[in-house]
Amino acid sequence: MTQQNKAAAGRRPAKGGDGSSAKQEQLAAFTADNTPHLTTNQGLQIPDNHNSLRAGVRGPTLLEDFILREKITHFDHERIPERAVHARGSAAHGYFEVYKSMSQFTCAEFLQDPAVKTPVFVRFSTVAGSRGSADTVRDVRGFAVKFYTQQGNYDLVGNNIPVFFIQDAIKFPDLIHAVKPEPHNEMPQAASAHDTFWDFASLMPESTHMLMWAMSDRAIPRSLRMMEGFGVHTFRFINSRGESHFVKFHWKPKLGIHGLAWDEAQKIAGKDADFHRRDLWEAIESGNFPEWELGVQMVPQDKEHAFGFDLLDPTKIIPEEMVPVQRIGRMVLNRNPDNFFAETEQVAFHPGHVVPGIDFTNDPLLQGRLFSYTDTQISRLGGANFHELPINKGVCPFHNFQRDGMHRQTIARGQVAYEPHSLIDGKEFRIDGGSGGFQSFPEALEPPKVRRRSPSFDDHFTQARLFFNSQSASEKEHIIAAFRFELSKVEVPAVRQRMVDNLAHVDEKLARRVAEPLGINAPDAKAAAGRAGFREHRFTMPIDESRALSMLDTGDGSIKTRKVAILVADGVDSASLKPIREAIEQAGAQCKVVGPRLGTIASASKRQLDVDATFINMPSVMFDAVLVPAGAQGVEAMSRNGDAVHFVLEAYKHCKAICAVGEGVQMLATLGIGPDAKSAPPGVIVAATPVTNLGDDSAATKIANDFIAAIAKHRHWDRPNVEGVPA
Ligand code: HDD
Repeated sequence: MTQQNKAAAGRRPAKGGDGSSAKQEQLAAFTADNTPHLTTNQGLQIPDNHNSLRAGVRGPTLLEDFILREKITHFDHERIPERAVHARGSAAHGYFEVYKSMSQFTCAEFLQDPAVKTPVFVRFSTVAGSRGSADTVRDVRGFAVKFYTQQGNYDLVGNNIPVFFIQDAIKFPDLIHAVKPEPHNEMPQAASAHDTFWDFASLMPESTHMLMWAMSDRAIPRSLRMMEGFGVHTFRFINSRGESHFVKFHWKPKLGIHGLAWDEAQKIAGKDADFHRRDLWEAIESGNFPEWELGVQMVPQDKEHAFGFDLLDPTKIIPEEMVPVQRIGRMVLNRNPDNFFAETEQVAFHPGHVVPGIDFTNDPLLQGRLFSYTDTQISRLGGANFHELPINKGVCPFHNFQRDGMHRQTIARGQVAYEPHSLIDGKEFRIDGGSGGFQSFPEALEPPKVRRRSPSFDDHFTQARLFFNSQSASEKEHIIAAFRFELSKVEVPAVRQRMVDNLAHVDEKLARRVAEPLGINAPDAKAAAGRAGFREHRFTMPIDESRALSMLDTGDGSIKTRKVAILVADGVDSASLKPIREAIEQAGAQCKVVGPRLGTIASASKRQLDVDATFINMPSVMFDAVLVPAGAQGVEAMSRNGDAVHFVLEAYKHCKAICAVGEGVQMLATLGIGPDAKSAPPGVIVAATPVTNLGDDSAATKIANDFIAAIAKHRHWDRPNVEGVPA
């Protein structure tokens, strides 16, 4: 590891969470002599930060008050334009390390030495919503990684979905205008369920594959820590001999890929709009550092046309069964930003920030992006010097003759600001066609110049079908339900019809099921086939299903950082909770005692139990699982409390793991969600007799282990009749 890398990787150690050093730093920043005082931006000590300068104690404020004016002026300019897309984001610092040298494929220095930790800054985002919108809306998530390498910054600006809605960047403004709130009334915020989006999507059959992903639970992630990331486009690796491999990038989350229930996602949007942001922040503060492995699919240059579909088409994946994903390194996020604005808001990503050894392809979506991102940063960050902001600054030396501009920070010295030159030390200096540094792959181009799409981009349905076929039964149901919900919000019937006509080309049954409750005709595949943008070209895939496209059974099977609510009320049997709580905490889950009020409640044995949260301020949608205790009096109190009853029913409806002991089992039975004579519903663990001791009591150990296994499954989507649950 080089000295510079070490310094950068350890710029600040992950902090334990009390933030006290940050507080001291903050104080020291404005008190040179350790007496607390404030200064103006010029360093002048401010005598009074509560009163403006007036003509008499009850008189008018004087224009002369430069201290007031400086403060208010600065405040007036606090906001910068939010990102046109991906405005709402959350970010973290961390590092990346490669497992073994990738020199056979790429000369990128950060992919050579397993001993090197390359610092990274990662920003996750939603796409459509404004900066203040809710985290859990149905949307694509941005997954942008900035690697601070010794060869310059490398940005992998991807999403949590491996394909895109459109094939050519010229359609991006149209796509975004269609999905953003409608221009006449600025509604709806952060939602795709409205007419303009589906009007556009239904007229652009190339969006069909991406729509399938966007209607899946991938678009309502349980946590930013539990989603995959993808570079989307096909890029190139170039090795030191100048040889090219096509490459697709993947981020594989250690915790697996998990989604929320749609009803839950909508409720969380109101109950805690910062749900994902908070989850990421708290995980890092508590030392549960999120981790992903970097995977690559590599295709030799001469196999470019071996697939039937076009590698340059961003609406296509390379199924993992056709080209396996090789896991080449891992990324750990271990430090929260110090300042949201300075880091998360001002970070400037750009797919064109590459390093030697990584190059572009002619994907027409990528080519357009290469222009857009610099342009947007200039407007958003107020000029051409955004690279000088601390969060955007490279960790390697940089030097050129670009000068001046708004907010310039570098003080460039000397007479010479041009090249070639000879005035620095009398020697002639010229940079001209050297062999070092970044080299573009010398790809032969095919004339003529045309404004036309390659016919190899024409099949819009085969991979959409592959995606649908690869889903489990419950995932398929969620996709159908999502299409139904979204299209039910579309007021123009013709748009709904057009969309299901398109879907008939993916799967007849899917289209029929989606159409059923929408008050339109049965899907008509032929009607879709005649429309503009629709082409009949079909390629065959050698596989009908790809296991990697399903979210089922992913992750390391642990319950680390899973949130469990322990429900209490006066009179619960606290001894019945203890062994199970101990076991699940030991396994890494985080428990909160949730009761009717804050403070304490008295258990059946008159012990005082601290309550962390109430049924109302932390409702069931904030948790992954629920533990219902024993204790006749306590359970009766909960059964009479509508919020407690709702808590349990809602957790059941959202298919979460529920464990009940003693009288708690009776509560489930009364609510109609308990076990019958033969078995308990999936994910419901019951012990009719309270268990009090883990170590030597095998019954307690079994209950705890069953509960842990049920939480580890994430959700029990196969739970029957959840639609009938009133929550
Ligand atoms: Fe983009 C931001 C990802 C297509 C134009 N994009 C942005 C961000 C991500 C992506 C993750 C947020 C970065 C951050 O956190 O600051 N964008 C993608 C992916 C695409 C894609 C995966 C397709 C494969 N984007 C795309 C196209 C264009 C843009 C085709 C324009 C031609 N994207 C932008 C932008 C943004 C942006 C307007 C807004 C803020 C920013 O760049 O910095 O330039």
